Amino acid sequence: MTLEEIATFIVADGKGILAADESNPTCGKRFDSIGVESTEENRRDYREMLFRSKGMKGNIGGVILFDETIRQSAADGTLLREIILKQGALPGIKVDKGLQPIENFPGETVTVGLDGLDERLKEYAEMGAKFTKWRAVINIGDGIPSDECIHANMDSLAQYAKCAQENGMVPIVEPEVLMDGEHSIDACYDASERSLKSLFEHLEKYQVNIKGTILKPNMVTSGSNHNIQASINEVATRTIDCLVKNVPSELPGVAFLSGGQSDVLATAHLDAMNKIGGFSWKLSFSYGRALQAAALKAWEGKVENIFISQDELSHRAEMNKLASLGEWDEKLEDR
Ligand code: 5MM
Repeated sequence: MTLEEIATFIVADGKGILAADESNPTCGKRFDSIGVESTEENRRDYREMLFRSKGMKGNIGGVILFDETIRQSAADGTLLREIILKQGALPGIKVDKGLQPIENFPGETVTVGLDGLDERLKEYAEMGAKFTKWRAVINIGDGIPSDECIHANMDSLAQYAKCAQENGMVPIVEPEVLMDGEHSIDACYDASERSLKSLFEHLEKYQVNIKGTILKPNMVTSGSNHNIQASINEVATRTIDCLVKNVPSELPGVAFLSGGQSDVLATAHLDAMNKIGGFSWKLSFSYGRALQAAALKAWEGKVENIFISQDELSHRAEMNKLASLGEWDEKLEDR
């Protein structure tokens, strides 16, 4: 498959991405919430359960994996990445190495991982990964984000994207403006716009093929501690406006992160945007928490809960596919 074919496939017909690339510390936090120990075997069992869910088929076009998971086999010996392929989805891999504080810029971080990236990408390509992901984090606060922080993060994102394409894999570029804080929706719009502008300038500078790239942005929302939360319609219109002004039309897909929104709200926002329309790219999802929260809660680490847990994931995957087509309705949530 060419880069353009991979990117188009992942977001075709309302399909989206399951982000299951939690690093071990993050997975530990998720498991803590249900009282399950984060061992290699438990992480494997949990992910195997998700990937075998019926609702993967037709609703999920790609799964982002963590290094441990792309190498793991299911209890019956089948590679987890083979299970993903059998479900009609492509395996992808998170390749950044996390966040590092920026010296003299309190409260700001830069994502690292360019060292040795080419060798790591070669190994992942051999294992069958078809796409990759790199996440940059932008904080909003007093006087931040700084231009320096945005520049450093977007430069690394673009260098990573070029390297991924040179190794035959689609880069998912994720400039996440965090929801955390008391800021207004205007502040989120501003930080998102500055990040996107800078990102696409850097992608052009490194001659990244935009048609073989997927953007994973935040939605434009109020800060999670802001006193008034913007309505669904406002989030939808401000997000579309910000993307239309700053994202080239030849990009095949925009797949949002959920960023801490509740699962139904993340679906409602996506649906509202697709009902409004007026953009050229597929507008889809690449949710972690908003796809997994209900499944994780239902599972509790118990074998007898596997089917209800899989039903929860299947339901959310189906709801988000409908939202990507602008065909979701709140009534569909009553089961
Ligand atoms: C699934 O979480 C991903 C990895 O996080 P860590 O490296 O901190 O473990 C994360 O990058 C995720 O893919 C995105 O943030 C989207 O997830 P949400 O939950 O915001 O949709």
